[in-house]
Amino acid sequence: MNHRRAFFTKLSSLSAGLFAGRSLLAATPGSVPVPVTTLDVGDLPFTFDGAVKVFHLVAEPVKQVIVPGSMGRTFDLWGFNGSAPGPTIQANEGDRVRIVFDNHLPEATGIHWHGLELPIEMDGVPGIGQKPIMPGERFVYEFSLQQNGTFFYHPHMAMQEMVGLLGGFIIHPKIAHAPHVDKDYLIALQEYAVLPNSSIPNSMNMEFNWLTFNGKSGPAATPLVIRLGDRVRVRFINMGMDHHPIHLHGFTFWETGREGARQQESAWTRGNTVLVGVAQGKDIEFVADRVGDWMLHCHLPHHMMNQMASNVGPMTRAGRGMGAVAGMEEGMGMLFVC
Ligand SMILES: [Cu+2]
Repeated sequence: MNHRRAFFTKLSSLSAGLFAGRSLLAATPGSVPVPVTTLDVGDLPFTFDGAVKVFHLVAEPVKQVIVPGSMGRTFDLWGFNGSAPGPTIQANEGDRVRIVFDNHLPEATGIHWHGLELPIEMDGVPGIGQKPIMPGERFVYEFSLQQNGTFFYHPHMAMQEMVGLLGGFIIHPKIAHAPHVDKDYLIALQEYAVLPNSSIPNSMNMEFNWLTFNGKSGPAATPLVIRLGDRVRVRFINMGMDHHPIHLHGFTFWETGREGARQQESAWTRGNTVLVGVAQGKDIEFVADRVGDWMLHCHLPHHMMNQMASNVGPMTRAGRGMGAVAGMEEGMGMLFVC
C-alpha cells in the first residue's frame, strides 16, 4: 500500500436511484442558483440593515489544522474569522453589501475585493484608495455588486496572502446559468512553506511544500459527495506562488468560467486538467455519470506530496528515509535512499 502523503481530495459519486440522463445542454430557464458549498470552511454570516447585507470580517492569527491526528500538522497562520482560508461571502448580483472589517493582526492591512468593479475608495489598497488599517482599527467597506461570478478577497499588503489570508466571494446571477447545476463547490487553493520542525510559514521561501484545498491537505480534505447523474460545478481560486494544474479523474469537464466571468458557451473548452493560475479563478462543470471515489488533485509532482521539500521517507521508501513529521536532521538528502 502506498502511504505517500499525497495531496488529494476524493470526489465520491454515489448511486442514488436512476440516472436522470441530463444532457449537457439541458437548460432550466429561470431557475434559482444553488448555494455554493465551501467544504471545511463554510460561509460568512450576514444580517440586514434595511436592504444592505452586512457582513463582519475579522483578520486575526489562527491555528489551522491542516491534517489532524498524531501524524498531522497544525499551522500558525493568519486568517479570517477563525480559519484560513476565511469563510466565503455569498451574495447576489444587484445586492448592496457592507463589510465591517476589524484588523486584529499585528500589522497594518487593507482588504482588496479581487475582481469587483467598485469605487477606488473601496478597492482596499492601502496608500492609494485608503489609509492603511492599523492593528486594532476598523474600516467599513460598502459597495454595490454589479457582476456575477467567482471572486475572492485578500489583503493588499506584502506577503500577507502567503500566510493564509484569502477568502472566496461568490456573486450569484439573478437567474441561474444554464444548464442548471445540482451541486456547486468552491475550493480555495493555498500553499505554504513550512519545514518539518516549524508551524509558521516562511513567506519569503520559493519552495512551497504544502498545498491546501480549503485549508486541508490530503487525506484530511473532505470529499465532494455527489449523486449519480448530478451536474456539478467546481470553482477554484488560487492565491499562491504557483499555478496549479488541477486534474479530475474519470470525467471530462467543460471549463465554463474564469475569474469574475461566465464564458460564452462557444468559448467553453473540454478537458480533464484545468490550470488555475495565480490570482485566477476557474469554473468547471461536468455530469457525474459513473460511480466511484474519484481523485481531484493538483498535478504538480511536489503538490501531490505534502512536505516534499526536504524529506521523502519511510512512508514512500519501504521503511527507509524520513517520516513526514520528523526533524530536519534525519531528512535532508534522503530522496534516493532505496
Ligand atoms: Cu499545485
